[in-house]
Amino acid sequence: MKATARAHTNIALIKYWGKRDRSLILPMNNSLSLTLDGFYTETTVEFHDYLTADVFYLNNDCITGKAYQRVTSFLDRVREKAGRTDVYAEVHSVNHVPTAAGLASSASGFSALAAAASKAIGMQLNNQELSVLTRQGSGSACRSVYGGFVEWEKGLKEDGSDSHAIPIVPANHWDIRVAAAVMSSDAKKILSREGMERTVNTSSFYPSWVESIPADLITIKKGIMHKDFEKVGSIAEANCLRMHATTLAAHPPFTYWQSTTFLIMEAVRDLRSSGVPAYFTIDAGPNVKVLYLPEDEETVQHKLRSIAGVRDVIVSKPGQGISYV
Ligand code: 2P0
Repeated sequence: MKATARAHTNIALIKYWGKRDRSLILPMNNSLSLTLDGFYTETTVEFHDYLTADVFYLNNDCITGKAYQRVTSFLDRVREKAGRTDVYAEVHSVNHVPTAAGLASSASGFSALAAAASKAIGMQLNNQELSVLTRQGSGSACRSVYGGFVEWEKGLKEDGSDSHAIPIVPANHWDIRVAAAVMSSDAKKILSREGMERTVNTSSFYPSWVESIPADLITIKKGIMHKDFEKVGSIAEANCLRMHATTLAAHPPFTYWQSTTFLIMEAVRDLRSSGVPAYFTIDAGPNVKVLYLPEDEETVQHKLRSIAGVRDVIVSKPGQGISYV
């Protein structure tokens, strides 16, 4: 009863922002992401008869508290689904996601955990079923089941059985780059869960966010199919700005941006003015990810590294979905 899985993280180009069901993690809107090859989590799950509780090691540290609770609650779902509520697991997870990059390790983490745990306990799930299960650990993680460009369909059913990711095009469809500009930051974080909830409940801009999604999706999917970089980049950037606008209209208002965030956004706009197609996107944190084409690697790297406050630039290519090791 042992399995090891590897999952990559993903960056949302059309953001998941808001839940309609907190317990099942059902989103208000469809989202669309690109799985990234540079950042992944490898997780081994082994179920033992003799354990009386789950144990969870992350990068060789034994984890307790909130992070442990999230893992063990997720394993409860796996046990229930498999009809094996009598077994507990030893979980070893190694994150190859630099935490400082502000790329969600929860996406690769829950995706690898779901794949390894479901296999170790003896379930044979197809990718769609795996995506439904993964979603219940962390929403964005359901997209990491697949490689390349991926859409998470919000679904319509109350039980969440139709809320899962679907692959749009595989990683080898289009060679683009995503650079994570890493900044030094010790600002207090508003977790994405809290931020989403406050926004849904209080932001007067939230309804127009939800209304704007279908049109963005149609345009960006056309752009992806035709490898129209400017279309894809400009929609992603506008979608990101609209998501962040909702936080400014929340009560109390908040923002994930810091001064360096603005400097990077300006640098990306400068790149475009000088003829280099580059676009930014930002998640629930201050770090900025920049989309660009391989031929502009040097120019983009140089520009990003010259910004005061940027400590490192980590580049990724389109990556693969779940694999078993
Ligand atoms: C996304 N984010 O689409 C959006 C954009 C942050 C901004 O998904 O509560 O860790 O576990 O479902 O997936 C981050 O939220 O939240 C996120 P839960 P998750 O990538």
